[in-house]
Amino acid sequence: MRNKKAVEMHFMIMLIIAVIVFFVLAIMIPNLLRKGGEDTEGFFDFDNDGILNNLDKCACHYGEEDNGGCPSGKDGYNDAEREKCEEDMKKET
Ligand SMILES: [Ca+2]
Repeated sequence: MRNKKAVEMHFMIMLIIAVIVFFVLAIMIPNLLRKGGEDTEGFFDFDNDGILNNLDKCACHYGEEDNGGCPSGKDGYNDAEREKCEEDMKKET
């Protein structure tokens, strides 16, 4: 009898962990997918510099990881450059 209780207890603990993991994933996955904008473009590397678009300060220009994904001498986009880059990415996808 004691063994059966231990099995039931183990099952309940596993069930609770499974439910918690399910809810954490259900909350996290949509947030991760939204990071790059309204769609999933943040998970791609448009300029193939090894830095995903949502982490790349210069998502349309090949750059160094040390420089946030921007070519040397540049530390990000101004509003016009960012807009042009977003348009370029939309054209490609
Ligand atoms: Ca880049």
